[in-house]
Amino acid sequence: MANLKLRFEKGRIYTYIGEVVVSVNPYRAMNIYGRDTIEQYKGRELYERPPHLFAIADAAYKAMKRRNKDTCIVISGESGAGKTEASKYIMQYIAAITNPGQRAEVERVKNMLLKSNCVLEAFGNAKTNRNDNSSRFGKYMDINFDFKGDPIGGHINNYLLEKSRVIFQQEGERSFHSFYQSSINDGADFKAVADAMKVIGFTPDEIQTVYKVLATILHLFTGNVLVFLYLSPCDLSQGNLTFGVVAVIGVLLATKEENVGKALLYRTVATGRDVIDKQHTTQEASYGRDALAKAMYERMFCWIVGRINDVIEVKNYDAKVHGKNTVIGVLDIYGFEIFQNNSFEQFCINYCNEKLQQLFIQLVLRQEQEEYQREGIPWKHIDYFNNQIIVDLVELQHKGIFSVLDEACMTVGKVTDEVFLQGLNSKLAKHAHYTSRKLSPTDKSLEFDRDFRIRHYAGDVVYSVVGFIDKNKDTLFQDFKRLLYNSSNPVLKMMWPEGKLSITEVTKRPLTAATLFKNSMIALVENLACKEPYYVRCIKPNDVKSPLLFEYERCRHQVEYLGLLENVRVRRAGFANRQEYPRFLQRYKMISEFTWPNHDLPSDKEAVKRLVQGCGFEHDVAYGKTKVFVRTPRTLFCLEEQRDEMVGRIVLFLQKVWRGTI
Ligand code: AOV
Ligand code: MG
Repeated sequence: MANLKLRFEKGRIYTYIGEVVVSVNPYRAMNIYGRDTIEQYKGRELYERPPHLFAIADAAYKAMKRRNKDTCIVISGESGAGKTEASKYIMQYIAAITNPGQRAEVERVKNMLLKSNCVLEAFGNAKTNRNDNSSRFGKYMDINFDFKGDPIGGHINNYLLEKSRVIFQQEGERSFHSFYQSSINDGADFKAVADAMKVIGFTPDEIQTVYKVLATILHLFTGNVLVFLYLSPCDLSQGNLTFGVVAVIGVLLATKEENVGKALLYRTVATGRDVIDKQHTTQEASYGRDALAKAMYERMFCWIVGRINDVIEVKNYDAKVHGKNTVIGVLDIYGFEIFQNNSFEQFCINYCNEKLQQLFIQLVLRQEQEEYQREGIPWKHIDYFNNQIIVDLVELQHKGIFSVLDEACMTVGKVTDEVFLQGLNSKLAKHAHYTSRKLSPTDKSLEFDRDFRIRHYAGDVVYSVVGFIDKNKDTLFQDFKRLLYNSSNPVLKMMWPEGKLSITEVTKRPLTAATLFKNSMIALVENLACKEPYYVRCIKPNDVKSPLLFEYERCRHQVEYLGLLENVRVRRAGFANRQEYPRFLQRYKMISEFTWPNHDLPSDKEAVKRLVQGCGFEHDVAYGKTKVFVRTPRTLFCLEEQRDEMVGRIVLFLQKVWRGTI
């Protein structure tokens, strides 16, 4: 903690724990991402330069290139800690150090990958009370490389967008940025997004359709006409702005006014052989309208991701000719969050963070353990809090919260959120990380029939069950799907292929939102686990976005729950640095007469032993099968200093030789 604080105050926002970078959000523009800094890190080993994101990006890149390994960079930390910014700098770094040959196709791919961020942020990020540019979706991006180590494509996986934001925002928050990029403040952003979409290859029709969907959603709620400014005049020539909202939506969606009206007010139901139109109650109609707005936005978002994937996916790669195509994955998800009111979305987001914490525990400890084993170095187990118990609480079959929720949703007849809460109370009464008012009646911070509390790895969160059932079922009346499928706008139609089904065609019950999310998280973790991971752990120094404040208690809490103490302990019980013998020799051979300029010992390992003995560092070093392990960084610094001195002397010597003075 003292170290992090001191470094933060000196503007050094990155610190290492072994190969993990801890990053403290500086909340100010830092002059540490430019071309000159990139040059300093390019191709260097981790410890040769001060801690930096670039060093981790380079390490992941080198591992991928030298050893043909798929690697991934997992960025974690709570909301506003700096994950998304970090992911962008990492991508910029990778783009900057690759393609020395300036191949046009590679340049194209790099440009697309970088531009995609801007588009995805416009549609998937929003201002929350924790972060002005908060990611409201999870993002995992694979970057594919060819045998030369140049990026030749990529793929984006997106995870559960917080679409409820389209219809409701907590006080002080906003909907997605895309809805505002037409007003003065967001004007510049709008231009950037429009430009990026063009570069990526969205057609004018596609871009228009996107604005039409946004406009439709605004009309569904507010009658906001600002967005019209960005529609081409011909769309509006059919009428002036006085005609009704439903007619306007009809124009926007390229469908008949009466069809829009009907879909909003009626539902087609099949009763036996008959098909009838059943009028909605007011409640059903407003539920339907909300569901329509959310679904249109989500569909459009997924479609945008799909379009980006179309243009960045690897094409014409023949592994037989070009060798293995390797991957670096970059994960940037929504961070752990606690709001005034926490609902289904926060529950999913926080579960996602539990999963990643679990992965961190497994991989950081496992990797370390395996390495010592492989190299024949003795290893003593270090204890840590294992959050698997919380992961299980959420995802376990039959007993977990998602299962209880799904069960409640399957129940025929009227199910309420309270019924779901009762289910939780009866199944989880004894769970150490779950409680509710019924189970602890004196706890006034929990409301009866509404709240439950989870003790997460990162803190306690009270969730309100209100809306869980609806959000999990995520029903959208078929009528809307047919309405959109039958639009004469081909782009819109494409987003709604299932609208093709007629009312009588049997449709299977779709998987619930919780199950879909759980499955996608399990797949994500499996994918990450089979790659060589690199970690960035982001810390948020204060809640007021101040570049000066290092709130000690706040940071201490994060250091604790991120497991950084255990991380340090593992490193300390282990070794700060390890290098393969030839590599170690190459770097330090000039400091020993036995190894400079070449050694005549039977192996590099013997030569390293001799070098270390000569320097008097034996007590701080262990010899593995292929690597030398150095316990403390101080030893490494000493070696570096001696090396610098010798390199200086050698240069001086060579200069003299050259000038003929020797
Ligand atoms: P997050 O991704 O971790 O939150 P961001 O990456 O969006 O957080 O960072 C939040 C804000 O902190 C940014 O908008 C910047 O103002 C500032 N910031 C972060 N990193 C840096 C940096 N390296 N240099 C300068 N400013 C920075 V969330 O998406 O909410 O979990 O869901
Ligand atoms: Mg983010």
